[in-house]
Amino acid sequence: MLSLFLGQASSVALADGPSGISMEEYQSRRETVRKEIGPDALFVLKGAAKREGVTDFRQSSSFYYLSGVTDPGVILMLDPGGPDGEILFLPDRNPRGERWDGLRLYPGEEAEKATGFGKTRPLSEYEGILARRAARKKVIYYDYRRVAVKESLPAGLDTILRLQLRGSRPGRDPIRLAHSGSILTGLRQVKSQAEIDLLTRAITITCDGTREAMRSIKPGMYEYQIQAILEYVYRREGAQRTGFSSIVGSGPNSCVLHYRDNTRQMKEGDLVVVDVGAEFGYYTADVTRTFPVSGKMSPRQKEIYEIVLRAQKEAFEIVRPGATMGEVHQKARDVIDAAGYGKFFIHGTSHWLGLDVHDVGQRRRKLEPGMVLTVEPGIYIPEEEIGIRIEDDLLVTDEGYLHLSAPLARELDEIERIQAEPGLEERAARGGTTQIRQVR
Ligand SMILES: [Mn+2]
Repeated sequence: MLSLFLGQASSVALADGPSGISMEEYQSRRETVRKEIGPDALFVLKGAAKREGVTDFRQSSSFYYLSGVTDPGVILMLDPGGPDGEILFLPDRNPRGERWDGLRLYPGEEAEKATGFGKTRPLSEYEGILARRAARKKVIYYDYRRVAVKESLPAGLDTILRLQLRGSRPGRDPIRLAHSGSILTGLRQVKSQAEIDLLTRAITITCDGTREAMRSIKPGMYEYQIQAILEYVYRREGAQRTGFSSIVGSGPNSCVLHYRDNTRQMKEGDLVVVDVGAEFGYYTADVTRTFPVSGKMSPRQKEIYEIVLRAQKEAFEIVRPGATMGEVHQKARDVIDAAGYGKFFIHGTSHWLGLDVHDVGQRRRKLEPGMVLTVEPGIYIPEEEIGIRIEDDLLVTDEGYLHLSAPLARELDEIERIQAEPGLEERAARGGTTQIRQVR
C-alpha cells in the first residue's frame, strides 16, 4: 500500500477518528476547479519540494487540498478542455532512493488507483506536455507568488514565459498568467463536513493540551516545560505536528504577540498566554488561553480578563451568515474601547482557520455556513506585565455559529478549578492515571 498518501493512510492508522478526506472529495475539488476556469485555461500547481536535511516534510496546503498527495516535488495539471482532464506528474521509480525515503508514488496504474487521478506521467514529460497544451490556451493558472520568493524558477514556468515572450503564436493574444490562488482561495474558504471533522479533532486535542497545561503549571517552571506538556498531549492523541510554533508567554512575554522563545522561568503572580494549535490530518487548531501561573489571578488581572472575555462573547454574537469579519472585529473593539482600554488592543480580532493557521480567504466576503474563523480579542499593558488574549474557533452555521473550542474553559472560576487539579507529572509520579481526555 502506498502509505504516503495520507488521505488513505489516516483512515487506517486513526481508526477511532474521522476517516479523513475521501478520494471522491479530492476528485470533486479538481472538477470544481476545471469548471471554474473553463476550457480555455490550464491550471498548474507544483507541490512543495523536498528540502535536504529536513525530515518533517509537509506538502503545500493548496496542493494537498487538491490531491491529498503528500509526496515531495510532484506537479498537477488540470486541463478542462484536454483529452484527459488532469495529470499528476510523479518522479520515476528510484529503488536506491526508496532505501532512504521509503515507498513513493510512481507514474502508473497503481498511483492512479491510490490517488484517483485520471492520469499520471513521469516528471520528465512535464515540460513537453505543458508547452504543447499551453500553446492552445488563453490563460494559465500558476502559483507565481511562490516563484517570487524562490531563488530558481520551478519547472515549467520558463516554458510558460517563453511562450508568452516570444509571441510564439502570431496573430493571437498572448497567454495570460493568472494566480492559482484566485481560484483556490474561495474554495478553501468554505469547509466540507470532512474538513470540519478534522478541524474539530485538531481543536479538541488542542483543548486537551491546554487543559493539561493549566493543571501542570507552577511557579518555578520554565515556559518550555509547559510547551513540552502541550506537545506531548498532541502527539499522544494522534496529532502529526503543531500547526505553528507554540507560544507560551509569561510575565512581560504575555505582551509579546508572537513570542516563541519560551525560555523564561515563570514566577508567582505572572500571567501566561498560551496560544497554540495541534495539526491533525493537515488541519490546524488555534486556541489561546491566559491564566495565572500560581492558579489565582490578582484583582487587577481579573478586571482586565473580564473585559477581554466580555468583548469576545459579544463578538461571538455577530457571527452568522451575512455578517463580515470586520463587523466581528468592530464589536470586540467597541467593548474594549468602552472599557477604556482601546489603545491596548493592538491587533485584529479574527482570521480564517483551516489547512493553514492563517488560512486563505477573502476578509471582506460575507460569512457563510462552513467557514471557520477565530475570535481573539486581547489587551496588552506592558508596564503592568498584563497581556491577556482569549481565542476560540467558530464554525459558521445556518443559524449562527458552533463554538468548536467550547470544551476548554474560559470562565475564571472554571479555570481556577482546573488549575487546582493535579498536573500530568504529579499524576504520573503517584502512579495514578495519566488519562488526558477530560472526564465529563
Ligand atoms: Mn490566531
